Amino acid sequence: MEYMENYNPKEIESKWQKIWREGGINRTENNSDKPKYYILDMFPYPSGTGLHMGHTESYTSTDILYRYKKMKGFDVLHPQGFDAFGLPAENFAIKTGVHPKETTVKNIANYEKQIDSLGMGYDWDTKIVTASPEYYKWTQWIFARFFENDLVYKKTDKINWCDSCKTGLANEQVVDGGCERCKNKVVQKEIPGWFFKITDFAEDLINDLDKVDWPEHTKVNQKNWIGRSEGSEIDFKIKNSELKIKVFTTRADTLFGVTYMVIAPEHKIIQELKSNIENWGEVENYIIETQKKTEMDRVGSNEKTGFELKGIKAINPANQEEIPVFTADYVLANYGTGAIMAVPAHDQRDFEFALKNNLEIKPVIARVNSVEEIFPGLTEAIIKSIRESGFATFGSGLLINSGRFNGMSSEEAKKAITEFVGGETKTNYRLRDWSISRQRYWGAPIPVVYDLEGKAHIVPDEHLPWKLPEDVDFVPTGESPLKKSKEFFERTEKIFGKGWTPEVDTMDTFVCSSWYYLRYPDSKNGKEFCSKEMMEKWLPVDLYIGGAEHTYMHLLYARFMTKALRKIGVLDFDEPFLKLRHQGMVLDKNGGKMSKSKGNVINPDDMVARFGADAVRMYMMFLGPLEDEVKWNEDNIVGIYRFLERVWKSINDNIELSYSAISLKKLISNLNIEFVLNKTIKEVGEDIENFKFNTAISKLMVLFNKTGRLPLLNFFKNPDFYELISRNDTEKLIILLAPFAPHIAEELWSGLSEISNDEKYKQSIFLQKWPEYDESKIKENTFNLVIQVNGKVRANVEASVDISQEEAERLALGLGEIKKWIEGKEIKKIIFVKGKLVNLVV
Ligand code: ANZ
Repeated sequence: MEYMENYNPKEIESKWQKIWREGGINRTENNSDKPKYYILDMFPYPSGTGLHMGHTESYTSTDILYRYKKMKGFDVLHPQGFDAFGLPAENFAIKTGVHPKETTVKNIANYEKQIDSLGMGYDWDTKIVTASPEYYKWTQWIFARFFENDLVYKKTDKINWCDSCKTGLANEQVVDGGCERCKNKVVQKEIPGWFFKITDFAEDLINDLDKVDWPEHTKVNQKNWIGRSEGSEIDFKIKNSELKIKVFTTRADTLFGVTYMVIAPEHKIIQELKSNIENWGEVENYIIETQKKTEMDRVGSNEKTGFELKGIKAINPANQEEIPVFTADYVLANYGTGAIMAVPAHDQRDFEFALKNNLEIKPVIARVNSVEEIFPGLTEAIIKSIRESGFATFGSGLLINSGRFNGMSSEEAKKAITEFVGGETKTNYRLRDWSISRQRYWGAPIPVVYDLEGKAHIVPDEHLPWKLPEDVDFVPTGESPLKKSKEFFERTEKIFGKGWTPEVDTMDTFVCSSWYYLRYPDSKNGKEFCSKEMMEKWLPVDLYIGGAEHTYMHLLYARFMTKALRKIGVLDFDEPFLKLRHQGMVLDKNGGKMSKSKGNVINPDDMVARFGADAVRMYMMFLGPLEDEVKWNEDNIVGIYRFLERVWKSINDNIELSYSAISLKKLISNLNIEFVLNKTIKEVGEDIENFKFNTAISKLMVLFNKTGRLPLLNFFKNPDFYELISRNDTEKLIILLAPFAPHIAEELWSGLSEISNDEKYKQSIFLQKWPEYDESKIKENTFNLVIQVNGKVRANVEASVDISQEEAERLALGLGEIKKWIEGKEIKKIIFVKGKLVNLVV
């Protein structure tokens, strides 16, 4: 093979990408003799704009790990696929009339091309596309198992609704209270839909986080999202009525401080009390107004609104006092019991509401903090009024004004007072069941049909995939587009009988992505979603890399899915992702977020076209530890490009003539190649395992900058030099580079066949073994000798640990970097600290 004079990534990269794809080098081995490693990326949504830099970052990191693990002797599964259902393709269809299927196919082809052009070693044979019937057949199969096992149910509940687009929206499609598409204010609408019983697993979803190696902040955030809360349920009688209001409280110890109650506007008891409510008109208006607000509006609002239910009084079960009853939207209908006992002296929201409505504030917990500490940001006047009321604290303390419980600690009193009033202890979770119905087209149809009485039946497995009809009109009307498919209704009647109708909602796309990792190991299996054998071999996932923004939805849903499938005996493990890491954000060079509107988005394609994939990959990883935010600065990628160019030259240049054998010998003995190489092998391996690709790359640079001065390849051509640096060491150098810059490494590797007939040079470098290092070569023999001039560090050299003072001095004085500091000057003194430094005083 003729070497190119200059480094030409374009040529090398496309050549190897073709060879890799055609030769199947990245195909999963499924070799039972090797330990397995399943490494997974969060699969992309194939949008029209293509891959972004965030993908480039996380996919490069998994690719490095994949290649490294493969060379370490693992059987690695490194798959990629497409999360292909979703609203953008449907919106595009609404605008242009192009069927989402077409857009999706086109976008996927583009993504694959882009991913390949970055030199990613995915096993494309295992590819999945969630919008394909072969895949969603199994999404529906899972729904069917949930249906049979009582893990999914239908109910009418409030959802986010955009009146302009006439569609329900997922929480993530509501941006600042508006529709992400048209910015119209999102309202709440009650419609029937299907729900997965994720709340059944709330406890395990919290506890099992202890079993996995995930970033601590992700675990904490997920726990908070699930929101476990221990408290009591206590009944309050309504005066002159048989009715009771049940409240959930985490502070039963404050029961004597309750001065009013609040019921959520949607609470059904308000309707039951309607005839006794004297100001029903304003209360009813308020209920209607509340319906327009999202939960976020309600929780986030500083303005506490609400009305008293005039004519209604409740009785505090602790002291039989009569208290007023309010309805206010700061109390949510779907948390706890939808009603609260208000303790304005010890709860900020109640406090604000009480101030506004002139309600009594009665402290029952002795002060332990200062007022300013409890309610930061209050005005002087309010602080004064709180002080005058003898007011206390948010936290726990000792009880006062609480009858026979006075003097008891809050913790004790919670239990004692709950018992005293006949309440019950209760654990609540913030987590709600997962609403999976969408009134959209581009999703997996919910495999349910309704009989003449409207009773739901699951579509039997033999009819799966329950195909998404294609004869639909995309213009939004407020009803699911599937409702307009003639074929869909005819199909249902033909199979199930006259008058039977299909469910016309589709599934949330998060359902499709909550189980996709289970499919890759056996993605072509038409009989099972994954065979037992493949499941045992590959699952669970060993390493998962993707954005932290998925903490609340995808990562939680995937864990639920695994637990639910385990419960019904389909899986035998309970956590899907043993180890999880997030990539940090890729920012522009000024630290700004990349966004279309700012016009600062960097397109990976442009970068690859200009610098080559190897340089893009290496620069991306060089920017910082994987989990940190990094700033992409185009001016600096050139440095990496030059480095690769030097590597290229070191192996290809014909510069042997410029060195004499003797000067080369000297050069090499100074390098102490054995030491540097062994140390680098050790540290690069450790850095890769710890996701510190940036430091791994710096170490490779140090290594190559040293050895790069040697015309390596020429050594082998010239037997005089064989002894200087072995072929074996040169191989190691190239292999170390391979996970980061696979194309150049593969090219250099194959170039070794020029000087040897060894068969291995005809194989891919990725079939070679990752080099072992010799610990003894690193530790005992050498250290980093610091050379100072007048106390300032001017050079570092590797020196033998038993270097004598004389030798160290000679070494220091002979260094090029030192000469310029001492030239023409008199050396007054030389200080030698054994094992550390030489200081030349001039
Ligand atoms: C009286 C009380 C006194 C409360 C006090 C707190 C402090 P977590 O920890 O989040 O579970 N609450 C109960 N149901 C509610 C609902 N549907 N909407 C809004 N607030 C509700 O919070 C539990 C506390 O939040 C409960 O304890 C209740 O207020 C309120 F010094 O009861 B507490």
